[in-house]
Amino acid sequence: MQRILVTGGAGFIGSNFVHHLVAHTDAVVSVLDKLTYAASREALDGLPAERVSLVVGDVADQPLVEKLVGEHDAVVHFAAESHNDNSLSEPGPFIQTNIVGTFCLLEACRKHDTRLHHVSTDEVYGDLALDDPQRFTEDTPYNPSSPYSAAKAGSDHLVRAWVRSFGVRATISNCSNNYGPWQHVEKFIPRQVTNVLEGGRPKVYGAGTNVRDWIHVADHSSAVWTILQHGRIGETYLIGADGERTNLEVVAMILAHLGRPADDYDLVADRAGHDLRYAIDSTKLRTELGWTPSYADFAAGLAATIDWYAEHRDWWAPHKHATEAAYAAKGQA
Ligand code: NAD
Ligand code: TDX
Repeated sequence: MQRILVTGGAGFIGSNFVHHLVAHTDAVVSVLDKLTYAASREALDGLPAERVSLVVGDVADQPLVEKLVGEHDAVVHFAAESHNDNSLSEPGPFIQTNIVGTFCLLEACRKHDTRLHHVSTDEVYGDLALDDPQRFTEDTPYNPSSPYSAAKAGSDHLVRAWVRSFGVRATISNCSNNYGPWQHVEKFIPRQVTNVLEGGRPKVYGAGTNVRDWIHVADHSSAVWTILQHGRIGETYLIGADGERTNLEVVAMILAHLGRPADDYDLVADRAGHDLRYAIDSTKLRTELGWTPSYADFAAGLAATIDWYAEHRDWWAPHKHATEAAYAAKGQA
């Protein structure tokens, strides 16, 4: 039995990971989460109280983090400000949580010699040309574009430094774009799905030719657990499921699934510094640790996700108006 501390465990991916731990392991889990606008207590509903507890707190609260880390065998670090658009309008919280928060966690893991897995993003590598035959690998140089991705890159560098300088027992994963249940309506797929469910139209930045490499959140969870168990200390593993699609292709799939005409979307103002394409080569994770994704069919995973949003209107509807108002203020609605 392991005691695992999951930071950001009330967010989209963190909550999915907690469900994964309860379903597939005998771990006892503590969630440390500040419960920002992005968090969702409902995503943790129904989990057994003897297996999962929630501590409401800040990952940058050093005394709290030191105490919690000392009570656990391992930490999986999801807590972050996660939305690129927000980082362009207000970068401060991204520096505080993503960089200072990771620093606090590293100091606590150093003090208690606690195993750490740091969850990061493929965005630290910048972007690829649309016609580039290369994909990102663990050897791709860091080249982040936005305050979000720069702050995540900074947190990765801190983890690497604490491994090398202090012997902290950490691994890092950099994953591509996640989709699935419980993702906030500010993000691309939930925003477009809920726009259509409310009778509106998808809002696509620029020309819609940007490419993202989609992975189901459940596959991200299984990969993180695999790395926590079997990953080599100090190593980085890229996580991806060969899911490259243009944004317009994803919108076309959403419109088709919901019975709307293929041209029933709007092109809106582009994101500043908008990364063109992400693409992950996850050969290292697959060959070294034997991981494979179970959602091989993006169309099927997306269809199930759209149906989930149609069935969970009570969860997302309270956040929809404010989210769209913020986009409207930026000319992106
Ligand atoms: P999210 O925004 O849905 O959830 C983040 C969670 O962290 C929320 O519950 C929030 O309350 C919590 N949090 C924020 N600041 C905190 C603080 N100071 N202290 C404690 N908790 C705090 O994000 P997500 O999409 O689930 O992403 C989780 C992690 O995965 C992030 O580190 C992100 O960089 C990484 N990631 C995300 C994706 C993606 O496609 N969403 C892809 C690759 C990596
Ligand atoms: O309304 C929109 N219209 C649109 O065209 C929104 C919200 C987004 N987009 C585009 C921008 C991107 O090309 O869709 C693509 C995906 O956008 P986001 O959902 O904001 O994701 P992205 O910026 O790619 O970052 C995501 O993947 C990597 C997560 O939010 C990050 O946390 C993760 O690190």
